[in-house]
Amino acid sequence: MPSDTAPLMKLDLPSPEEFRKRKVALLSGITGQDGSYLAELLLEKGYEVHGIIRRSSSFNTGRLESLYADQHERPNKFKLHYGDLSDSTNLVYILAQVLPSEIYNLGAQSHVKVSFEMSEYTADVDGLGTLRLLDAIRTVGLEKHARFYQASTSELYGKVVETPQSETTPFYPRSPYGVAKLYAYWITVNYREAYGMYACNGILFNHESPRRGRTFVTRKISRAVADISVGKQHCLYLGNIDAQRDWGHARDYVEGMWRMLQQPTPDDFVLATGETHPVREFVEKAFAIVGMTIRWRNSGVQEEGYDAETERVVVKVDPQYFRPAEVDLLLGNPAKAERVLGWKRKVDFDSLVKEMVNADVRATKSLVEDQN
Ligand code: NDP
Ligand code: GDR
Repeated sequence: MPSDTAPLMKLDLPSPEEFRKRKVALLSGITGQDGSYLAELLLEKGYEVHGIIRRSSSFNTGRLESLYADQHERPNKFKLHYGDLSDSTNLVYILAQVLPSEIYNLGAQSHVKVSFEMSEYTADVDGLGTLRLLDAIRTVGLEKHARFYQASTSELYGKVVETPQSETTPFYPRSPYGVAKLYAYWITVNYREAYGMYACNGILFNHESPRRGRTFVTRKISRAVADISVGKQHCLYLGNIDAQRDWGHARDYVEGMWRMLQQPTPDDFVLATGETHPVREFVEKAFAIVGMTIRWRNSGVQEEGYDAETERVVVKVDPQYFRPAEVDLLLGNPAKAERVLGWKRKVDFDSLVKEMVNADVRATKSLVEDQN
């Protein structure tokens, strides 16, 4: 390696093979949907799990509730560190302290619509944040020891060039989020090729769960259905209900992330279900679970959905949720992951909708009971 690219720190490390046996994982984005499922999976597999959390004035570890106590009771198994992908020094410090054998970069400003409003911040955290983490790995001299997972996304495909979309489909991102993630994708490939790092891109299609953030469309729908079913909300306002997505379950997808880091050589993989559904179908199936049949009509201004039995309007299209540029259709081809990783999604679309709606119905009902 030329001297100007050599690590700054010279740690006395065992061989990469010996080092990997320690099974120490570091996750950025551990407080998010995927981070919480992945942390649980890795702990089950006997890993010591470290997570980077952001300082917040409000509680941001809700998804880690069951693991949070472990931080105190089993400090040698699960530990949280304050940090941020915008802070290089802090990343170097955490890496030098933790010496992880696997690093999962899940941290991101992950909301596509918000990325149009916070484009520079999104580029900084989602794009440059990935570079900072990769450089921090090199700075502490872990580039031949640690394996790196980058949370890449089907948003890289953006405008439809071909379907189904696979590892060889050309990228055409349609949002500041997609463009930032494009940089992160290529810098991961570049560091793999330039420095021989074990670095992988998981190109993941949408994956959801009862832990999905409340402003993403599936969870927004499941919560609204629950609230409307008990009379706590009257109407659900949505944007483009004709957008089509390939939706899977987050628990299945974090298993695929782990599998990518267990291969003899690093590579990039699509994780998807191979099915696509429009948002309006998610709406119909979600309301059906609480016994409501949705019919659609055009109100003259925008489309609306009403309950076939009562004729009450419960869904309205509101242009404030439209995006300046939309990704109309995502449909992934997971053949490579199935063949090489032995990965396959377990949860199908109907089961996903049911699990999400039922979880929100239970939560809403217990809240209503508590208030009475
Ligand atoms: P979430 O939005 O649920 O979680 C994002 C995580 O990133 C949170 O822990 C958040 O912290 C953290 N984060 C945000 N900004 C920063 C920052 N500046 N520094 C460090 N951490 C930060 O996302 P998901 O769990 O759904 O997704 C995980 C990753 O996978 C993301 O990178 C996302 O872009 C990507 N992805 C997701 C897909 C999906 O369908 N879910 C599909 C493809 C890719 P906090 O809790 O404090 O906000
Ligand atoms: P997406 O997810 O943009 O695909 O990104 P989101 O659930 O936000 O949108 C999916 C589709 O639904 C349409 N839509 C709405 N979306 C939201 N959020 N709110 C609405 O009211 C609404 N109405 C219609 C959207 O226009 C869109 O077409 C997610 C994120 O997790 C990314 O981080 C990840 O990379 C991709 O999935 C794969």
